[in-house]
Amino acid sequence: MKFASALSTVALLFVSKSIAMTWEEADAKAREWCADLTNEEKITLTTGRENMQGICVGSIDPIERKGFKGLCLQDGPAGVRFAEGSATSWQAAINTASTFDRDLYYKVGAAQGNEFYQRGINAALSPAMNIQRAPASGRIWESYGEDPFLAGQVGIQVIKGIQSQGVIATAKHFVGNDQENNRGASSSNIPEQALWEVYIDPFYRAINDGSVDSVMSSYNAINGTYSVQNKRLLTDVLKGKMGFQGFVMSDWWSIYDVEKSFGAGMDMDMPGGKYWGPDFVGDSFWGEHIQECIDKGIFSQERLDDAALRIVRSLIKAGQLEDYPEVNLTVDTLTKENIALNRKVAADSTVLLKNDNKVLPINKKVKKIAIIGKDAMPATFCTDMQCANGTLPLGWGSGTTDFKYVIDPLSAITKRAKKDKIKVVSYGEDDAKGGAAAAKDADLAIVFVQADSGEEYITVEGNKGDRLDLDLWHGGNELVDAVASVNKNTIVVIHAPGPVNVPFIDKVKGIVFAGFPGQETGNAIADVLFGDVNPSGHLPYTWAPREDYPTDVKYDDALPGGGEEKTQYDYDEGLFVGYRWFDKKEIEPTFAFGYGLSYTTFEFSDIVADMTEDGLYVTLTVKNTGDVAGAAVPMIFLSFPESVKDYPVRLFKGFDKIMLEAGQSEKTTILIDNHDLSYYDVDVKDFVKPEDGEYTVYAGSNARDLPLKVTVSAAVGDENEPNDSEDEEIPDVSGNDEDVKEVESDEEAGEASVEEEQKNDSADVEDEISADEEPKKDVASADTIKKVRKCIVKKN
Ligand SMILES: *[C@@H]1O[C@H](CO)[C@@H](O)[C@H](O)[C@H]1NC(C)=O
Ligand SMILES: *[C@@H]1O[C@H](CO)[C@@H](O)[C@H](O)[C@H]1NC(C)=O
Ligand SMILES: *[C@@H]1O[C@H](CO)[C@@H](O)[C@H](O)[C@H]1NC(C)=O
Ligand SMILES: *[C@@H]1O[C@H](CO)[C@@H](O)[C@H](O)[C@H]1NC(C)=O
Ligand SMILES: CC(=O)N[C@H]1CO[C@H](CO)[C@@H](O)[C@@H]1O
Repeated sequence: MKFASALSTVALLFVSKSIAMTWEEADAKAREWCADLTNEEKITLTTGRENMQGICVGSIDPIERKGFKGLCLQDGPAGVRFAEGSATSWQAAINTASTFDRDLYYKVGAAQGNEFYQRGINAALSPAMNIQRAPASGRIWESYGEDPFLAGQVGIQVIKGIQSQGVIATAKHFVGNDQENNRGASSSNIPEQALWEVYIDPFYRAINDGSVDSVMSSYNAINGTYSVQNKRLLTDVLKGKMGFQGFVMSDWWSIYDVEKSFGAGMDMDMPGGKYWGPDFVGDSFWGEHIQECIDKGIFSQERLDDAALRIVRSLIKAGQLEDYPEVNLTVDTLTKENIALNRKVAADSTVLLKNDNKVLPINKKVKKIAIIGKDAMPATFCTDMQCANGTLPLGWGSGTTDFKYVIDPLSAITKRAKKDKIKVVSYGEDDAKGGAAAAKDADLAIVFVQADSGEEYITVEGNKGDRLDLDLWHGGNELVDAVASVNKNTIVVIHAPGPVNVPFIDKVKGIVFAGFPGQETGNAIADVLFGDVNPSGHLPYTWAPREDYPTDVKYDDALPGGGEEKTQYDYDEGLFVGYRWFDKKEIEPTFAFGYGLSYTTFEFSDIVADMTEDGLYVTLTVKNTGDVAGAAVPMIFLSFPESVKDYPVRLFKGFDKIMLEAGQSEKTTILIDNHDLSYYDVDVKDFVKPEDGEYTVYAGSNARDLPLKVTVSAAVGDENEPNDSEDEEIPDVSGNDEDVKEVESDEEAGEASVEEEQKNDSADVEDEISADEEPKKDVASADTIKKVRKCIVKKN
C-alpha cells in the first residue's frame, strides 16, 4: 500500500502579509487616528448599519472624512457564507480539530483567511470556541470538542492563520452558549472554577497566544446576566484581567438595551437594527442613544472613546486602514490548493473507530463492493443546508456555506474502484430490505448513515438545532442491521456532528466516522477506504450512550428571547465535562476522548519529564510498529499534585502529530506551559501553580490508553522520579484534602499584555459582581418578544 505524496504536502501558496504589529504599536497609532473623531463618528464605528439587509451579515458605515471605508463582517467557521459557490466549502471545525495537527490548523486558518481577505471582508466570524458540553447540542460541529485545552490549541492556530492574511478573527461565543434550545432566553449557571478552567480558558488562549482581534459575546445569560450586559465578564474579566485589547461585538440581535449593554463593555452592536428585518435598518438600540446616555450621565465619554479606540486599534493591528480590497462576496477563490487542502483535512480528520481483521483498507482480494444508503448519494442544497437528503457535508445554520459542488461518496468510490478493477454496485436509499438485497453478493458492503444538527433558527425533521436524540436518522440502525445480517464484511461510514448510538457495533467489521467533511467529502472518504490516506483522526470528545454523560441539552418550551424569563442551565458537573466525568465515575465509554485507529500500529516508550521555569517538558519516543507509514498522535495527560482538591483524575495537556514510515521511530518533546500546570483557585481568584508535591504525567494514544507514566516534582529543577510499574493501578487524586497552595507570581493568566488602563478597570471583581446583579430596568414588551423570536432568519 502506498500513501499518495501529493496529498500529504499541500503547499500554502499565499504568504503572510507583513502585518505583525503588536497591540502596543497599534495602540499608539489608533489613539492618534481617533484623536479628532467626533462623537457621531465614534458612534458610527460602534453600531451596525444594514441590519443584515446588505451584502455582508454585519456592516459598519464609512467615515468619509477619514478615508475609512466602513466594515464588512461575515460568517463563519466553515468558510465564507453567502458566497454563492465562489468560495471553498470547508470541513466543519470539529473535523479540523480531529486532525490533532497544529500545522493543518494554521493552514486551514490561513487559507480561509485569504478567502475572506480577497472578498474585502474585514472580520471573519470564526473561530467558535464553545465547549461540547452535551453531545446533542446543535452547533458542536462548529467548534472544537469537549476539552478546553484542545479548543484553545486549535483556536490559537486558526486565529493566527486567519490574521496572517490581514483579516480580523472573531473568537465566539463568549461565553456559555453550549446548546441551541432557548439560547437567547436561558442562563448558563456555571460554577466559578469551571467557568475559568473549562469555558473561559479557550478564550484566554485566543487572546494571550492567538492575539485575537475581536470577540463575539453569546446569546445566553451567565448566572442570570445576559452576556451582552455582563459587566463582570466583559469589562473585568475579558478586558481587565485577561487584557483583551480588541473589541467585543454582539451576536446578532442579542442587544436590546443600550444602557446595560454599552455600559457593561460591549463595543459593537450587530447587526445594528433593533430586530430582524428591513424595517429596522437604521433603527437601533444604540446609534444616537449612546449620545443620549452620555448626555444624561448614564455612562462616561470615556466608555465611547474606549469602544471606538478598541475597534480602530484592531483595524490598525490588522493593517486594514492602510488599504483593503473592495467588498465583493463572489470573487472566485475556489482554487486547486483550497480544494486539495479541504480534501486532505477531511481525510486526515476521519476517525477509524473499528477495523476487525483489517477489513480496511480495501484490499486486492475484493472484487465487488456494495455502497448502500442515501448518505452516499449527491447532497441536496437547501437554504442554509436545512435538509438532510443525500450525503451530509455540513450541518445547518449560519455556520454553513453555499456549495458550488459536493463530491458524493458513491461517485468518488466508483471512480477510485475502477483503478483497482473493483466492481461497485449501489443502493441509494435507506430502506433496509433494498439495502440487504444490494449487499448480499458483494465482497464488502459499505453502509453510509447520518445524523444532522444545526442552529436554533431552523428546525429540521423536528430537531430545533439541538438533536432530539443520538440515534442515526432515517432508520440507519435498521439499514445497518439488515446489511450486516447478509454480509459478514460490513463497514459503516457515519456522517454526523458528533457521537451517535451504535447498537450495531458488534455486528459489523468496520466503523469509520467522517464527521462533516465539506465539499470534498467523497474524495476524502475514498482516500481513506482505499488506503491512499492512512487515517489519523482522533475524537475530540468522549463517545458514549447519552445517559452516561454528566450533562445534557434541555428542551424546555420555547421562551421569548431577550427577556427576564429564562431557562436555567445549571452546570452542576463543574469541571467534570467529557472524559473527566468518565474517569471520575469509572464509566467505560464506547470510544474514549482521543480514540482513533490507524492502518498501522504505534508504540510509545521512554517517557522523561523535566520541570523548568518555562513549564514541564515531556519527552517520549514514538515508533511505528506496523508495516505501513502513518501519523501518530502521542497525547499527554496530567494528574495534579494531591494538594489540588476535588480535581479531575487526569487532564489533557499536550499532543503532537508525527508522520512515521513503517519501522521508524522518533523522539518528541512536548512543553506544558505554566498556565496549563495551574488550576483556578476560587479563593485566590486566580490561576495557581502548585509548587509542592508531584504531577503524574501519562502518555499514550487516548484518554483510556495511557501506557506511559512518570512522576515529576512540582518544584522547578527537581529530578523526575523513575516511573512506577506499568500495570499499577492509576490513582484517583480527586478525593484528598491537603490544603497547601502557592501562588505563582507574574506568570499567571492574562497578566502579560494588560495595560495600565485595563488594570484600573479591574480593580475589584467582587464589587462588580454585586453591582451587576442589580438590574436597573428591563425592557421586553410582548411586542418586542414576538419580534425577537424571529431573530436570525437568513436574509433571503
Ligand atoms: C454561578 O452559578 C453557579 C451555579 O449556581 C454557582 O456555583 C456560582 O457560584 C455562580 N457564580 C457567581 C459568580 O455567582
Ligand atoms: C465581484 O467579482 C466577480 C468575480 O470576479 C465579478 O464577476 C463581479 O462583477 C464583481 N462584482 C462587483 C460588484 O464588483
Ligand atoms: C432529495 O433528493 C432527491 C435526489 O436524490 C431529489 O429527487 C428530491 O427532490 C430531494 N428531496 C428534497 C425534499 O429536496
Ligand atoms: C490608573 O490608576 C492610577 C492610580 O489610581 C492613576 O495614576 C492612573 O492615571 C490610572 N491610569 C489610567 C490610564 O487611567
Ligand atoms: C524511564 C523509565 O524509568 N522507564 C521505565 C518505566 O517502567 C518500565 C516498567 O517497569 C521500565 O521497563 C522502564 O524502563
